[in-house]
Amino acid sequence: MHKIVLITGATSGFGKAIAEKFASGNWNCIITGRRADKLHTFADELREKFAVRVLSLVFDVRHNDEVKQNLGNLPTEWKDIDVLVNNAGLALGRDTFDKGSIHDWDTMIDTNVKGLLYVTKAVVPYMIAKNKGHIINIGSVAGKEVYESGNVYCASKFAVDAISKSLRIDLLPHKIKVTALQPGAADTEFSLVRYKGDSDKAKQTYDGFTPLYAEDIADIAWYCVSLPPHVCINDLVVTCTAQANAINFIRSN
Ligand code: NDP
Ligand code: 8X3
Repeated sequence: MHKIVLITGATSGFGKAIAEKFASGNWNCIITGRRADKLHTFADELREKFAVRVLSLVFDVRHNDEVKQNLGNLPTEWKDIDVLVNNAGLALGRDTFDKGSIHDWDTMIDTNVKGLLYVTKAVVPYMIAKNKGHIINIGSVAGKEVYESGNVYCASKFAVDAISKSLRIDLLPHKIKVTALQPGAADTEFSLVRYKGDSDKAKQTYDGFTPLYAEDIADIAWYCVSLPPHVCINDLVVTCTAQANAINFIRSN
């Protein structure tokens, strides 16, 4: 029988690569995002390429009514979720605190923290019902150490780290694994979003070193899920070899 993975934010970057990886392993996929065209086109590609079943749900994780409407009462054949990947998220701006935009702060906190909570709250009952499941929360090295002008983005990822630890305790009686997967710099649409469409600035982020790629994170998520039932990776920090932590990089130019 096919297993089921639910991945938020599957229209680009990590989420898209994770969906491809699981589909290639014969898993049926529930994929979500706001950009409907991209999401549905990607769903068709997965169906065609891997002959798996795909449910594509367009909603904004910031709105709990939309989350509940889409995930609260899934069709019976989709309720048996084995793995939830809480991936949807973003950074907006790279400003010192005094120059930061309250609108950007609200968006990051609403997406990275509250959105993750809403989705998890909607999905956990399916896992509790079968006393089994695995939640992978995509945190960040920014949730381990703060860096200059990272302020609210870092805070949102520290929250993901704390929520992951706390979920692991509270879900222990239900045999639900919780993994915090915490990547360093990775070349996705992340910087384009952070710098609000400034592609030069986005590109500069990865100048002079080889960053992580989305496929690296997909391989790691797959590994975490492939371990035997008695083994759980709780906290996994991964960077490219040019990065030691959220602050220290070696750039060759
Ligand atoms: P991308 O920008 O490529 O992907 C982000 C995904 O999140 C998109 O699919 C986007 O879909 C979705 N998303 C964003 N906001 C919302 C929302 N309000 N509701 C629903 N979906 C949303 O970036 P990454 O793949 O890099 O980012 C994925 C996660 O990884 C994020 O949580 C990010 O913080 C984290 N991360 C990224 C790192 C990096 O360097 N790239 C390093 C460490 C962590 P859509 O726009 O269609 O809604
Ligand atoms: C994304 C990585 O270093 O830009 O979480 O914060 S970083």
